[in-house]
Amino acid sequence: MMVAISDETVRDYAADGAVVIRGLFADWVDELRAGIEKNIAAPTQQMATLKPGEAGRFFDDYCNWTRIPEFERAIFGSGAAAAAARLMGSQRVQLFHDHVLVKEPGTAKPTPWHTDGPYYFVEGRQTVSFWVPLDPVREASLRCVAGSHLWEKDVLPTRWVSQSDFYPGDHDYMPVPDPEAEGMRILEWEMAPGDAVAFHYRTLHGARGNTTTARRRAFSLRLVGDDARYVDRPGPTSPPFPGHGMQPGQPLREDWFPVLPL
Ligand SMILES: O=C(O)CCC(=O)C(=O)O
Repeated sequence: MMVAISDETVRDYAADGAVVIRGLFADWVDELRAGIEKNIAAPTQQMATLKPGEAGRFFDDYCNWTRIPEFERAIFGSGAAAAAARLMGSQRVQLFHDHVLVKEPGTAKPTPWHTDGPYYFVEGRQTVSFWVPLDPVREASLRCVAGSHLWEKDVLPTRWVSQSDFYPGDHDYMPVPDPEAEGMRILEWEMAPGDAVAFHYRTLHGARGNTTTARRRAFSLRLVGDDARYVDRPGPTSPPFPGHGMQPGQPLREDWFPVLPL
């Protein structure tokens, strides 16, 4: 099923840096759930998300589409690339990476407020991630600060467990704000499996813990458009993609980051 993206949604994405797209992955829920089970059974780059002793389990892994065919089929077969092209105003859409985030029942830990862009070695105006819940979600839905993708400065990237700086040394990032205390407009939606939040790499986002009795499985897909270029960062990025060999100003190499069919 192809989901049409209205002009209003394109305008909202440009202004707010986050929109909900109902049913974008509705035909791919079973496939993505199966892929997530394979991913949990055999993680690759699993990251620490909870301190020892913290309740629950927050599973987080990425860059697995080349070894999990369910992910590859959903990425290449869904209408996500066409939706991304519309939202970004881009002729071409390149796959950056897939990301799985599962909060098991009773995981009180919130996902800290952050923007993804500063962790990445790519910059551009034309970026989009789709955050796709595979369970009905309300409490632990994605939360995005409207308009934050237009802030002048990037938000300081931190390590999720220690909250220490992600890059060594001095850099010119703005401190992580506290959107609730600062009265910012927070966008969040009650969502069905297969709905998607589309959000910009510079959009400040986070999520509450999952204190319900149901799992909160999410698949996140990171895409880039025509103007995305490789940039150097002050240290190893996340994901790191060792041996990528790209130089500042180059588009992402297409053999690792394929152009998706529209
Ligand atoms: O699923 C979450 O709790 C956070 C998701 C997120 O940060 C992302 O998809 O970039």
